[in-house]
Amino acid sequence: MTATTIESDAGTQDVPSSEVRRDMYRLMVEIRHFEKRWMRIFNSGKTGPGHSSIGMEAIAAAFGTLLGEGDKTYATYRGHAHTLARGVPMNETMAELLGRATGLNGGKGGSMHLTSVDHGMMGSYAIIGAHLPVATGAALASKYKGEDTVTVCFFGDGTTNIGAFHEAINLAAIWSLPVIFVCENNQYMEYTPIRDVTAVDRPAADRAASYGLPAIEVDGNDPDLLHAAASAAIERARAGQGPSLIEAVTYRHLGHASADPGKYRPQEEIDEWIGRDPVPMYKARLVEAGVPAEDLDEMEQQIIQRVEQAADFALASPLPAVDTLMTNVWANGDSSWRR
Ligand SMILES: Cc1ncc(C[n+]2csc(CCOP(=O)(O)OP(=O)(O)O)c2C)c(N)n1
Repeated sequence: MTATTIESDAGTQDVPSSEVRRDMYRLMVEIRHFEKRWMRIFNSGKTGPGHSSIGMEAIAAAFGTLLGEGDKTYATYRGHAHTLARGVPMNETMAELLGRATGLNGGKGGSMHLTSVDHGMMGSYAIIGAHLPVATGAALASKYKGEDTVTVCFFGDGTTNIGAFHEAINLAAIWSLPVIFVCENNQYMEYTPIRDVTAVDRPAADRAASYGLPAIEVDGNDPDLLHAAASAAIERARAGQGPSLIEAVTYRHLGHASADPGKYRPQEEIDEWIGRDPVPMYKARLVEAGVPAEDLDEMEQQIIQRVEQAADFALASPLPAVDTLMTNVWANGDSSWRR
């Protein structure tokens, strides 16, 4: 099977509408400032560590503009971006990152377990690969019930070396399930370069043929190309044509988690990728397309204010009370939570 590389030439692709492009930029800026503010809180010692996706925002933004009510998102511990991209309010998300009672999950999930079923954010998962079979199960349920919904499952490049990755994609392929597997290839699994521990160059795309799927590699820093790849995969899923596996090649600007300076990476490599920062790159593209820079600056200022409000809200919120320790931990035995 031949590989499909979605070329980094936005000019030859179907460019999304100006509203969608603006929306993608807004989401990227929201995620960027949200994470930067949260890192400042971490550095001040007021919260524990977590996993930033600064540099990788374009992926969440592209899918965020396409997914609708009923669609489901599964993410990893690096899932703040996907939570915001599904429209989960910033206040509750920031409060959850800080482990506060007002947080999305009462402060008991923390930054690695963000969940809002109402928004289709079906959780972020800290056990590598664990959520791929769960997402496959959600897609099986959608198909069984005849729903027109799509499940999108994000994971890292290192996860492609876990058995659950292969088992989940194989089942999704043979059952032709409406699920999209998105490998956010930031090129490192914790402190290890993916190339040192993987037999193929492209950890997801090169394995797609094993499951009868086309190899799809896309520039993970280019929102327009990601939007095109995501639209095609969503269309395929909704048309009953089965799963897709997309490899989005990107880079995390920071270390694996907030306490990691990421010094094991060559400085030239870091500089090169920071030079391809998706946020300013996309801003420049929108300005070139005729969007006034002042409009985008004003949007950014408003976002900064909203992020500040979210930080104030979270910092002023109490920690969960001790007597809530065992609440919302177990399903209560009936099946109401399934519906
Ligand atoms: C089953 C399992 N094994 C090991 C770990 C420890 N661990 C945490 S993050 C990580 C690396 C994951 O890399 P990747 O899938 O590329 O995701 P990224 O952090 O790059 O987003 C590992 C091995 C884990 N959480 N779960």
